[in-house]
Order: sequence, then C-alpha cells, then structure tokens
Amino acid sequence: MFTAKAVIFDLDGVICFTDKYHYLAWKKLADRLGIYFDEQINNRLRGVSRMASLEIILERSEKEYTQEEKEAFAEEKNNDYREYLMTMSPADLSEEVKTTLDALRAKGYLLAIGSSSKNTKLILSKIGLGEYFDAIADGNDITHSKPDPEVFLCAAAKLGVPAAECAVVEDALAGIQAAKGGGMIGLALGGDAENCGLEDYDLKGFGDLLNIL
Ligand code: B16
Ligand code: MG
Repeated sequence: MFTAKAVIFDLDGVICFTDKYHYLAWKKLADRLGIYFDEQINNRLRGVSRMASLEIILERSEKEYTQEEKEAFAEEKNNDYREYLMTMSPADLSEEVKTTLDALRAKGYLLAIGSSSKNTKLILSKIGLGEYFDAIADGNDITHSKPDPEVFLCAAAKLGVPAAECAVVEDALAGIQAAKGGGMIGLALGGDAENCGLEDYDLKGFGDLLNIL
C-alpha cells in the first residue's frame, strides 16, 4: 500500500512506554515546587523535548525562574526519570513489537529510531534493542525538537534513504507534523497522532504495519 525503503520509529509510545516514568518524575518536581500537575498536562509532553516539557509545567507556576534554575530542575527530573528507566528490562518490549520488527527486517526494510529523548540509547539497551536498529537519531543529534522534522531527517540521512521513501510511526501529533514536514509517510499509532488529520494512515496496532508495508 505504501512504497517505502525504511521505517523510522518513534520510541516512547511506539516501541515502549515510558510516559508513566516521565509523569512520576515530573510530578515529584512539580510537587516540590508547589505547581499543579496532572496526567492530562503530562499528555501534552508526548514527543516534546525535556526543556520544552519543563516550560509547559512552569506555565502554572506563580514564580519566574532563571535559565540556570530551569536547567537544574530539568537535571533533577532526569535523574529521577533515569532511576525508573533502570528498572526496565526486555520484558518491557512486547512480543508483537519484536516479531513485527523482525518481520519488517526480513522483508528488507531498513529500521531506525527517531526520538526526542536524550535517553534513547539507555532505553533501547534496557529493553534488549541496544544493537538492533540500522540507525538512531535522538535528542542528542538535534537542535530543533518535534514538530520540527530535524530528528527524522537526521535518521533518514544516517540510513542514506531519501525522505520520501521513509515511513514514520508516531503516537504524537508533534511527531506526525514532523514526519509530514520532512516529506515522509506519516503512520499514526494511537495517542494524539490518531485521527489528527495529517497522517497518511491510522495503524490498528503495531502488527498492522505488516498489512501496509
Ligand atoms: P528525555 P519520543 C520523548 O520521546 C517523550 O515522548 C517526551 O515525553 C520527552 O519529554 C522527550 O522524549 C524527551 O525525553 O528527557 O529523555 O530527553 O516520544 O520522541 O521517543
Ligand atoms: Mg512518542
């Protein structure tokens, strides 16, 4: 149905689920600072960079903070978040995701990760995919986070595949905007990507990739 040579996967919300850990770590910081934060606000952080996430949380703060203070808050949150990540294991990778990835590879697709997260390599190694992908583009490679297409264009360049021949799998609207902005095929998988109106296709589940690629 789609002609692509490569598939670029978002990480959080597509390959595995760390939003609960982001929530717990941001909640701890927000509580310490006396700022209201709930799971609905947490949903706005999908695909958004760490500093941009902090700005969303600080929207409810009565106090203004300096750049230095903000960087310290982001580091504090990240240290708590990484403690949660250390509890992850290959059991956090579903059978459906693993068998679908293997089947796509067997069909000849190049497979890459395009994630806003600076913790991408740690997460992949914890779930047993440390050496799996043909290319990884993450928060460490880019200056502009999704919805900017930079992370996906970086993944395509690392793969050596033209953007038009890359399909992107995303759970975040910001991620679909990034994929389409980069001239790629946008495949929505749940989250606020689903039915956002910009996607080329709504996946019924991860395994549905094998029906369309
Ligand atoms: P970090 P993705 C994103 O990953 C998360 O969805 C988002 O909630 C997070 O703020 C962002 O990574 C940055 O993460 O603090 O680990 O650098 O969905 O693009 O794989
Ligand atoms: Mg995501």
